[in-house]
Amino acid sequence: MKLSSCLSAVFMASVALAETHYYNWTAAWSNLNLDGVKERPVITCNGEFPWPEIRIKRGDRVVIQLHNDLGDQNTSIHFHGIFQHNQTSQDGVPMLTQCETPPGYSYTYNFTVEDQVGSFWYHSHSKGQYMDGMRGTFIIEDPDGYPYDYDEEVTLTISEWYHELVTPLTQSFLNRYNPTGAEPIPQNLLWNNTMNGTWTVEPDKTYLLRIINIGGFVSQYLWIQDHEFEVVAVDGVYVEKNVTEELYITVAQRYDVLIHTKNDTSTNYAFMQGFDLDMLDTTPKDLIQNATSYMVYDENADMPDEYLLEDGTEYLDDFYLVPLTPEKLLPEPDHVITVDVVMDNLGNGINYAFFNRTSYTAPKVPALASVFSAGDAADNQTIYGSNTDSIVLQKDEIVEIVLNNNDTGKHPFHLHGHVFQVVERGPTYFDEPGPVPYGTDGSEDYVAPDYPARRDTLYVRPQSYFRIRFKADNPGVWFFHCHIEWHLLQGLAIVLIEDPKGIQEFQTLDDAWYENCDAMGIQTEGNAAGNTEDYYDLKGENVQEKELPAGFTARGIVAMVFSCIAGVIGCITIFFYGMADIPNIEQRVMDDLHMESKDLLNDDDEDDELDRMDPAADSDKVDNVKENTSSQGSSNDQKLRH
Ligand SMILES: *[C@@H]1O[C@H](CO)[C@@H](O)[C@H](O)[C@H]1NC(C)=O
Ligand SMILES: *[C@@H]1O[C@H](CO)[C@@H](O)[C@H](O)[C@H]1NC(C)=O
Ligand SMILES: *[C@@H]1O[C@H](CO)[C@@H](O)[C@H](O)[C@H]1NC(C)=O
Ligand SMILES: *[C@@H]1O[C@H](CO)[C@@H](O)[C@H](O)[C@H]1NC(C)=O
Ligand SMILES: *[C@@H]1O[C@H](CO)[C@@H](O)[C@H](O)[C@H]1NC(C)=O
Ligand SMILES: *[C@@H]1O[C@H](CO)[C@@H](O)[C@H](O)[C@H]1NC(C)=O
Ligand SMILES: *[C@@H]1O[C@H](CO)[C@@H](O)[C@H](O)[C@H]1NC(C)=O
Ligand SMILES: *[C@@H]1O[C@H](CO)[C@@H](O)[C@H](O)[C@H]1NC(C)=O
Ligand SMILES: *[C@@H]1O[C@H](CO)[C@@H](O)[C@H](O)[C@H]1NC(C)=O
Ligand SMILES: *[C@@H]1O[C@H](CO)[C@@H](O)[C@H](O)[C@H]1NC(C)=O
Ligand SMILES: *[C@@H]1O[C@H](CO)[C@@H](O)[C@H](O)[C@H]1NC(C)=O
Ligand SMILES: *[C@@H]1O[C@H](CO)[C@@H](O)[C@H](O)[C@H]1NC(C)=O
Ligand SMILES: [Cu+2]
Repeated sequence: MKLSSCLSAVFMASVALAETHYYNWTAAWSNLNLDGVKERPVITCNGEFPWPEIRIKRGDRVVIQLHNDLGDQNTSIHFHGIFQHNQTSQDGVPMLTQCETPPGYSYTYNFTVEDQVGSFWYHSHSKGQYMDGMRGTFIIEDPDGYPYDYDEEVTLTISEWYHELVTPLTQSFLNRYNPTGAEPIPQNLLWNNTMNGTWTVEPDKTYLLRIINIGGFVSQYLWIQDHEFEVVAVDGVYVEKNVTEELYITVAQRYDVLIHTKNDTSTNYAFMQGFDLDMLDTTPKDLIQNATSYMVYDENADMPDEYLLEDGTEYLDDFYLVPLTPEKLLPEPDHVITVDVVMDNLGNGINYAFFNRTSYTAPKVPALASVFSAGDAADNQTIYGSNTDSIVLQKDEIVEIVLNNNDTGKHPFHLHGHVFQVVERGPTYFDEPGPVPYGTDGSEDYVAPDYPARRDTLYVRPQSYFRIRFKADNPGVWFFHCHIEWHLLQGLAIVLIEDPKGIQEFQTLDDAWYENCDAMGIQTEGNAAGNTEDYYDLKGENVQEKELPAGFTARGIVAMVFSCIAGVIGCITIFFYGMADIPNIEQRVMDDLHMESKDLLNDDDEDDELDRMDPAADSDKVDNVKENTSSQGSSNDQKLRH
């Protein structure tokens, strides 16, 4: 047999084995009580909840017909962690890789998963919508078998849960009466979409638990009374076993762990989840900080009380995880992208998030449509807009992202289309007076690991930095953003336009893709401003709010908030619903804005500033505001755990 026919026989065999998995989904609202405390509308799939697990083998095709029956919201689905090689149009990001699907319409996702295995998930990528329930797990089985032995496998999701819907929460979050950008405080932590959950186990068995944080905000600590986790994979990358008592899992991260059960079945054990309280602005008195679920050996035996870890217990630091298939540290980068994370107010008084001074603002034409319609100009990042933070990457170049966190909170960053190497992650600089950017903390002697950890979602510590590297070998339009949905809504994102010519050459957009945009009335040609004549003319593009006028100070914002509390009718509700509960609220806001009380007290022209900022400042109506006032991670009741 000739070599070529031999090869094609092998190819045929593998094609014959690949399956196509069809799903026909309708997203709609139902009233459900997930935590057993409050019923509220939740986004269901074909009337059911939770959303089904997608379970396929590597090499299989997934076809999902998604019908939007939400009535009042546009929608989309992103498949978190899936590379989407040569099919970036299936990545599900509104205004980058597709148009949203409006109510009453359907859209079909259709993609293959060629070279990935492990624990993933999918979720709406529209406006924080997945926090209302539109999310599910996505498991890709390895045709070669899992590299570690186990007897049984179980998926476990964790997330925070709000009693209010994302839309009203967003209205009060992105609001001038929340000038410090305090995120809404969740009411509970869910364990597999419920509270006080039970996991019935058999003795002397090894379980593979696929833990997936499908939340939109808080990181969680996880531990089980008298049991250990053996970590064997993170974010779809197998690792050498690492045993730990405690895990720390940010939203969007996945940990596969092995748990060996005891021989003795007389006792049940507490399966604990803890809020990362550093991420909450205030800790409401009635918040259950550590939620208890149960690992059940004997249903007739008593359920345990909550089980707390000793102070000083350390969670596993994912930086040190060693991939089972090691990949050498990539060479020195061809392209370094340095960005500073900043949270700040713009001229409308609202608190936004920035990379440098840009708060991501979606283009008028999906970036992928710009790639296809721009011809040679697709290589020039100018055409993707001045306010989208789009960066063109050359085919196969080594890219390093140096991310400096000028904020006092932690942020989990996610890169679409890749896993990256974790080259360096700086320590917490919480007690420093200001941020400590990469290269300024005297760590010149730092030696990167020879075989770095790889994952798709990585947190940066307060006022610190990280460095990640990847090879630009996946032509596509890829979002890089904070996975805290509140921060994404504030604009904490950049866009990587990877090898645009390669996209043009090897990828296409099908009719359904264009019809989806037609249904939304969105243009599918032109630059970010929708200009099809001159791709370098961005007149009319979407841009962020104007900066605060020069000379306007933070105290002006505070003054505005308090002048509002003092009198204007629409604001009185704020006082009663939220701020009234907070002791020393003025002091806390001032601390947060690095102000001294004299700044506020001596300020006699505050109304002028107010007027300059926005003549209509007092006319807005606000329905409710969260019970918190300082920005993430900067409250006084910190609990530092590392
Ligand atoms: C998908 O479900 C909808 C609503 O249940 C139905 O009308 C439609 O025919 C189904 N499509 C397919 C391809 O089965
Ligand atoms: C879980 O326990 C809490 C506290 O006892 C209770 O309020 C809640 O209803 C329970 N939830 C579920 C889903 O059982
Ligand atoms: C859905 O998209 C349409 C068209 O772009 C837009 O007018 C509308 O505001 C969007 N709806 C929501 C709830 O964002
Ligand atoms: C999915 O894509 C494949 C490959 O392009 C195509 O053959 C198939 O018809 C598509 N399926 C649907 C339902 O669109
Ligand atoms: C979590 O829920 C899924 C179904 O939604 C179930 O298959 C799985 O076994 C549950 N996990 C645990 C640990 O109970
Ligand atoms: C549990 O029981 C099995 C056989 O039933 C035995 O091989 C094993 O050593 C026991 N493990 C422990 C920790 O006692
Ligand atoms: C939650 O658990 C942590 C770790 O065990 C402990 O430090 C903290 O005090 C607990 N919180 C409460 C309210 O019990
Ligand atoms: C396990 O993790 C610890 C830090 O949490 C690290 O020091 C150690 O090198 C890791 N070992 C392996 C084999 O991953
Ligand atoms: C962001 O600002 C830094 C200086 O603070 C600069 O070095 C860097 O190039 C800027 N990044 C981008 C993407 O413009
Ligand atoms: C971030 O902080 C560093 C150190 O204080 C400062 O040099 C830099 O300008 C800040 N970046 C932005 C965009 O404000
Ligand atoms: C991109 O286009 C702008 C505007 O025409 C031009 O100034 C710039 O030099 C171009 N950049 C590259 C890399 O060609
Ligand atoms: C994309 O398709 C082209 C042409 O078939 C192929 O050469 C290339 O390797 C593919 N790229 C990826 C990342 O799979
Ligand atoms: Cu963030």
